[in-house]
Amino acid sequence: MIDGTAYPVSDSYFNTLTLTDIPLPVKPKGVTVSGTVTSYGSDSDDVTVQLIEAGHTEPAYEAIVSGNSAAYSFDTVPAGTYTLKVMKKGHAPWTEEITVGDGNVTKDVTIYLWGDVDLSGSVDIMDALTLLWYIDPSTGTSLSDHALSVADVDGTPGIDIMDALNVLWYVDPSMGMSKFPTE
Ligand SMILES: [Ca+2]
Repeated sequence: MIDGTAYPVSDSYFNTLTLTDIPLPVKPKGVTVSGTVTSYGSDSDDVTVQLIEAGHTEPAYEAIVSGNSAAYSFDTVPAGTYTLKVMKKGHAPWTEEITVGDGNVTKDVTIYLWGDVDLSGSVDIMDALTLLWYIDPSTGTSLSDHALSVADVDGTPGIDIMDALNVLWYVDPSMGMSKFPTE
């Protein structure tokens, strides 16, 4: 017991050994990784935030938060490289690599609705047009990584005319389409 009491130690170099306030080596506790996830659609659907350590598939950390502006926080994250993965119903999952070192990490993320190719926060005819322009090389339209992540809505690999058609059908109320094939 280390409580400041003097204990007699026989046959020792010291006649008496007093243990008090001795700093013990402590394993590093890691840092905090936190931020805010901005999303669209329902304000009450779960937002799942995961930290997946490099080389692993199962998340080392997971937080389920809610709200279209949802704060998350992971404590005592050891240094390393992680994939931050954010998921919410109706939204394309978003992943990005983060490096955790000695200091706390703040990482804000915005995720977008499937089909919201112009990243406006809603899916409408402009998204279908943007996709049509992107598919047509003569328009010189490029899409950001975020836009590309929400563009492949038809459930088959590649971004093509079927994705644009799916967005057109989705925004047409008469089609009665409540979600995209990829969801
Ligand atoms: Ca849009």
